[in-house]
Amino acid sequence: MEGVVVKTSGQLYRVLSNDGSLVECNLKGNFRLKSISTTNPIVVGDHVCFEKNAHDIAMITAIKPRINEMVRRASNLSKQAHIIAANIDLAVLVVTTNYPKTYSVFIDRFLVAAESFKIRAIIVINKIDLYHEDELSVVEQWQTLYQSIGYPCYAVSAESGEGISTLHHSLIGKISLFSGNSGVGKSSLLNRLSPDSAAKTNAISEYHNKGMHTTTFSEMFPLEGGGFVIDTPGIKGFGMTGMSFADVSHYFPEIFKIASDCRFYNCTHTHEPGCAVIEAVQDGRIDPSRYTSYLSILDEFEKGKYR
Ligand SMILES: Nc1nc2c(ncn2[C@@H]2O[C@H](COP(=O)(O)OP(=O)(O)OP(=O)(O)O)[C@@H](O)[C@H]2O)c(=O)[nH]1
Ligand SMILES: [Mg+2]
Ligand SMILES: [Zn+2]
Repeated sequence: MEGVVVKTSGQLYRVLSNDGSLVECNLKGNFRLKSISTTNPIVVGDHVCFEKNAHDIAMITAIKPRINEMVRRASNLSKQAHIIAANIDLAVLVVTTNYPKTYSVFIDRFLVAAESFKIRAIIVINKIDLYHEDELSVVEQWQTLYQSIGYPCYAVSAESGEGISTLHHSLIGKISLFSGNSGVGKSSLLNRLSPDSAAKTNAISEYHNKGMHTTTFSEMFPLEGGGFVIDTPGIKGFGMTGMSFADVSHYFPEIFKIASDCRFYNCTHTHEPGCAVIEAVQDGRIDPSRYTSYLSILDEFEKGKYR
């Protein structure tokens, strides 16, 4: 039998079988050995084969090759990769200006990662019902900046419902991964987008002493109108993996475009004479916050974090 993994929790995998039923599966012991460089061998979105053993327990026997996967470093110190999900059409980064505060460099690191895995990305700015005037002007700045680079940017409120139907439309027919800092409202948005299936997760997800529900395992839900949405646990940072120093500028589309005008073909856009990128930052064609993010990622390479 075949199906798609819709939830992983510890050693247990919930699979949506091709016949439409949900099956709790275990994993054959030898599976774990094959991918020691990742913390998790099977992830939400994986297409798998499974069969029942003599004790009527469903066992995953094979994973189909992945079209793509969204990966981050497991932790700052770790060389291990953590695969967030596989076979996704759209990476949705949920942010808020101040509830909690989302830093531009965090947004840019996520976008760089999505570019490196060739996954389209969009930004969803949530909780606009709470925003004061100065925060709304940050929303406008983010929308102008990121849309000009090619990342659609939606301002929404899971609380009031504002902007949700526009967002919903852009997700129909796709498998979308929701990611972002803890508390930005990923699960709340999914409750709005997929009320039938998601509502029950809030009830069973951990209830924190701060009075907050927090997602501890990734889970995929059907989206009304077609497609799937994947809820993931909140992340603090986005440690990049699987790219080289020279790749970084390729994953900033607006920097990459201008870099062909640099005097040296191997320009790092940090100090070189005749650098078209530095010139574009100075005259405002490249946003300084994006350039700062670029430098901060390069800086980590220099410090050897990725070796
Ligand atoms: N005012 C307001 N509050 C919101 C909105 N969306 C979510 N919240 C609140 O923000 C808090 C966190 O929401 P969650 O949906 O649990 O956030 P999350 O991103 O899933 O968090 P993790 O699972 O920890 O990663 C909850 O108290 C929600 O009620 C919104 O649009 N407006
Ligand atoms: Mg959550
Ligand atoms: Zn340059």
